[in-house]
Amino acid sequence: MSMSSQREKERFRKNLERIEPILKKEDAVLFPKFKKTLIVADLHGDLQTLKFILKFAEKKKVDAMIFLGDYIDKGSESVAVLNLLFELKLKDPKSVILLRGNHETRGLSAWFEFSDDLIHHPELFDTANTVFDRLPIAAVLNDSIFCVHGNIAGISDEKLKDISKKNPKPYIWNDPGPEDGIALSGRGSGVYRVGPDLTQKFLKQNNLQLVIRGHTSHTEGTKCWHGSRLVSLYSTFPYDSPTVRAAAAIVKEDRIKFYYYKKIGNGLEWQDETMKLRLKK
Ligand SMILES: [Mn+2]
Repeated sequence: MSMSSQREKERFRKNLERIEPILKKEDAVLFPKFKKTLIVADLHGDLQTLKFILKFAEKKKVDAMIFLGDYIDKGSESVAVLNLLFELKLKDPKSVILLRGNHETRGLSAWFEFSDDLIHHPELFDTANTVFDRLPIAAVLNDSIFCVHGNIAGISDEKLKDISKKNPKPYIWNDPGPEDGIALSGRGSGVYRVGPDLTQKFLKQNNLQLVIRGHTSHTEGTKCWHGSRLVSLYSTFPYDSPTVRAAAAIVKEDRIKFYYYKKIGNGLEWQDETMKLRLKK
């Protein structure tokens, strides 16, 4: 277990204080319109990958970034990852969107690396969780892409305006599933896999084209579900299999391109292969 330095923690204290009022003002669902947007899924304390992606974002001249949550735990640098993300957002609050993941909750964050790191700073841990409560739940990019950590809720007549910061559970915990309807996910009580029929229905009802979500680690960086109406994205490396590839996406007009990278020695390396999707009008 690696601990953040005293200096890093002091920086964290200041960032939490400054970011709280900004997040508080944000709605549960944001409706940003950007020209060229980077989308990043789970980072889990992986500062190296975050820096690697940010360098790429600069090279690609993106004008906005959406992060899909799960910034903490698993990796050893949760505090440093949050510091970097908060400082990015403080610099440009409108074009950096930080969504909430299921690890950014009091219930889960008490059990893993993030709380270990702050074990001697209970007040800092508490303030962090108050800030996590303020994080928005979803972003609808360019009126067409539903960005979220977990998935849609899979309830009947599901509308964007019903999503609230007070009841984020389905949106930060659910997964997609292969069968129509909903099924228990195995992640715990009240957590579901949502099937293709409900994805189609949700998109149609809310006049959207695609769901992009994180939450599930997998070996390929991306996985397409439900006739490519839902893409599961993972941007760090599962610790039991660091040899797999991870991915981040760039959205430009109606085109989405997924870029892949791998761990090579102590560094990271972009792969030649990409995956392209085009939004239907
Ligand atoms: Mn998650």
